[in-house]
Amino acid sequence: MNQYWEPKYETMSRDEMTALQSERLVKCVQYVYDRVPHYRRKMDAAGVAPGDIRSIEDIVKLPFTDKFDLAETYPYGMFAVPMEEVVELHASSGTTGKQKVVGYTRADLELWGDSMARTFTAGHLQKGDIMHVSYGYGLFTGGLGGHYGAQRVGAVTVPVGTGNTKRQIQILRDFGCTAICCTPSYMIYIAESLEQMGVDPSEIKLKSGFLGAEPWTPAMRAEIERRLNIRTYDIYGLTEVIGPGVAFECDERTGLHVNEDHFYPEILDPDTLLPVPDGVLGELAFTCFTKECFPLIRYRTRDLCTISHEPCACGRTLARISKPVGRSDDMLIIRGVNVFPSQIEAVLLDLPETSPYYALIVDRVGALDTLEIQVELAETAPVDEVRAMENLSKKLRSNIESTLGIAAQIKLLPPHSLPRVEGKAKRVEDRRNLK
Ligand code: DLL
Repeated sequence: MNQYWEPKYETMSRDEMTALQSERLVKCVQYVYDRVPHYRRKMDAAGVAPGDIRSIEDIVKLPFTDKFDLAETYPYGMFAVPMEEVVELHASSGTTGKQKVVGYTRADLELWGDSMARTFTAGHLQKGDIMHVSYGYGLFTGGLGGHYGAQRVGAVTVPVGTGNTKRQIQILRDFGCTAICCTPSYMIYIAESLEQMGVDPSEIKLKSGFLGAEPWTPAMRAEIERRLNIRTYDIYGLTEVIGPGVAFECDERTGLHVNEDHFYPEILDPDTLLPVPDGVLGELAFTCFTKECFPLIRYRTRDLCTISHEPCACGRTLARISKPVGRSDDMLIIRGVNVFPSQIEAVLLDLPETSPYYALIVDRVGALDTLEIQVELAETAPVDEVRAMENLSKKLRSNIESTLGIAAQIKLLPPHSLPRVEGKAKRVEDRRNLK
């Protein structure tokens, strides 16, 4: 049975949604123009006045915002309310060297809780469930975002945070946790640790996992679901927009529903920054209409995905974005070819002999880019059979070449040789000096 947290918004007709978005955009533009000097300056420079924005279609007249605006106004310059109204801060590290600092009023925290409650309700979390929150608590939004959402739904919330995997497993088992939220890479590590500790997955009551904060492939999902016997839901978000709770998956698994009554998505051609049609890959930008402290206008996420506005079989009409394939700034360009780590992951997980632990080392020898893929062997791989290992390397090399169109060196590593992470996985080391 389908359940919704806020059916009015999750299932409203496209016409109603457009009308709501138009009304909210008009209000929001006036709000930021009056309260945030940085937005006022940018709009003045672009020759756009709040009165020019009459409906959601006019959004294309507004200038974009990006991480450089946040760096320029660091730490509080984009806040639209006085500090007396701010009740919480979060931050994430950016590539500009300065943290991206965001603030929440009490109403913003309510909105966050509801956005996460929609996410969890789509994955059937309810009263009586016990939610093990294993995202980091702190400035990272994962821990508290999961926490507020689980409490909103009325589930028992276990604020575990990261670290000490053995203890985490003991908690999972002894507390009878029925749901978990963490990164997909940590989930697979938990599965591996369960096996090492000799705990049978049947001793654990977990039914569902709400996994996100980093790209993960369908193959990784299949591996997690098989090893832990749980159902997983992909959850997407970013600090600047609110944290987790921006978009979530339902049982249909045909994309992630965007909470577009609050966070308006646009998909843009990364070169022209003009909107692309539904189904075409582009860069995702968000406008946050309803946040009091940290409203956002056309913020460029750098995440790449497609969008669909077709209603979903689950009954939700909220637009769906595809699983983000990666970020334009994480994309590797190797010998002129665009490569996303997730494409390599898909190839590696296609073979039973390799594990989901891998590292990509990109270097430059003379004028030539090189790619080395280090991958751990699965426990069951015939490590001692030289011929079998040679064949495996060959097969991987050829699969990578036919998928990516570039050659790579393959280095097979013994099980458990790469470092494990509790948060987001770091799999790429680019040794080229491209600056
Ligand atoms: O990762 C918020 C979050 C916490 C989302 C817990 C989901 C669960 P940031 O640290 O600001 O915020 O990183 C945001 O992570 O722009 C994407 O590139 C990536 N990302 C987040 N969720 C997904 C996902 C949190 N489900 C950046 N799939 C985003 C792919 C994701 N990438």
